[in-house]
Amino acid sequence: MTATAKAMFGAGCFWGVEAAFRRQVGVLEVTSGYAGGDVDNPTYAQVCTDRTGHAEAVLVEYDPARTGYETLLDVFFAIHDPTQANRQGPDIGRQYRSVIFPLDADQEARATARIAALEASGRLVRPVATVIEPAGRFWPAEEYHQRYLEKNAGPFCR
Ligand code: MHO
Repeated sequence: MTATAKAMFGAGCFWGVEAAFRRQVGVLEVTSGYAGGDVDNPTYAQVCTDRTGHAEAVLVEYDPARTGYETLLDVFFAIHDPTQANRQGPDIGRQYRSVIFPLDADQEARATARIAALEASGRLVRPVATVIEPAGRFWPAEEYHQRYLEKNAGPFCR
């Protein structure tokens, strides 16, 4: 029985990001929340003002025997547009920034290498806007934001 591993990302509105990671083999739990800001215990309303510094983020818990950080990076880059700075589609503001929060030195090295590889690939029409930030504390979002797309049918972002 291996220990659970964790990863943290921000890729725009967390509703769709959470749902996308939940679909992955080996992902055990995903929590929507706020990271990278400087207010304790922020509320959704506060984060929406773009004044707390937080990004909408997800904390992914996974079984390292069944998936890996590189695969999670694949998912991260596939589910959003990493060339959009401080917005994602219709959602505008720093809270929607494309951000990787490495949880250890190995994750940081892999994230850094991945961004460099993406830049070098020539596959993107604009520079990568994804930033790497110290994880700091992850604040789970309000309960109604967890599994939001499962609880709410409708034409929401992904
Ligand atoms: N487009 C959505 C984003 C919600 S997400 C949790 C809205 O404006 O409500 O930020």
